[in-house]
Amino acid sequence: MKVVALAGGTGSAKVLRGMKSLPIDLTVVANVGDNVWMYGAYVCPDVDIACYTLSGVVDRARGWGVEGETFEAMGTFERSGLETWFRLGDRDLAVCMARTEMLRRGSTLTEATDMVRRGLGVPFPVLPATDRHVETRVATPGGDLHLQEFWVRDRGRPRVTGVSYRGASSARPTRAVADAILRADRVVLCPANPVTSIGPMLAVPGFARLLARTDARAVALSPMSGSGPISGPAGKFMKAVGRRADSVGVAKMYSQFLDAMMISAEDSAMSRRVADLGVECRTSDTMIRGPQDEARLAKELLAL
Ligand code: FO1
Repeated sequence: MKVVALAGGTGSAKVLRGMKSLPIDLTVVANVGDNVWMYGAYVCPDVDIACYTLSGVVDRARGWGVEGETFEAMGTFERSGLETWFRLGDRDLAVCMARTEMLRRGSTLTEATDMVRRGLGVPFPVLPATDRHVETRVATPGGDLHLQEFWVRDRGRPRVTGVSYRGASSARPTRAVADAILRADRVVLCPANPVTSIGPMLAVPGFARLLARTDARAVALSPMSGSGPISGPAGKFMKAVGRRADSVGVAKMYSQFLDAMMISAEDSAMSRRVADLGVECRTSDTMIRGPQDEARLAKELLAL
């Protein structure tokens, strides 16, 4: 079975890890809206979270970065007077520098990502959703922020009044992404923030059309439970863009291309409203507490 997984950050990575052990032909398409220039390097958090997770080197407690990292470079940046709120470990920094060097020599982000994932021993293609720089911008009463400024520097505290995707309108899905989606048997939307992880992909002209055009069955695992996200700031963002912060709101955002969605058993009362949107709805225990849940949910999703 050819499976394309649309992935954001740490929540998505858990499902990717569950899929890794299944006998499938997996391609990961990762969000690029969190990408940021830091300390002279191009950092692609969601691409890297997928690669570190699939190669087994991820720091499991944090869900990002490399296990057992050292932060010598950060110390030097700090002593040099740079702001150091974005903590890049030494090995993580080396990966970002390798990518930056490839880009400087004229490689596309897709090519640079392929080099990184091969170097890490990831056995599946990991594709950035687009080769262009797309940046999720968060409007707050104090001004317009990069997603990393909002989430890491300001700890997700500012009130969110809107979200935009800078650069998206002039971006296109890559040929590799288009081919993977059009040839897939399943497209899986991993549990991810619909506004800041899947939203930047859907904002790229042509991306949603690929999902609507493909013969692949499109299935999603809801990142919500009850009236909020299982983790992270998705609720705040959903409300800011005028959506319900629950599984019905997520189903509505994806309804143009989504065939089926798995929601928390505790939200079974929402099944009917999801189905009314033309999305088949199943319930399950959607909490991921460890490797057993990762594998179980990956299997259940592919059987949806
Ligand atoms: N998250 C943090 O909360 N603090 C950090 O200092 C931080 C650094 C960082 C460095 C590289 C990387 O790939 C991810 C990093 N993250 C950090 C995670 C990141 O901010 C977000 O969780 C993702 O962008 C969301 O997917």
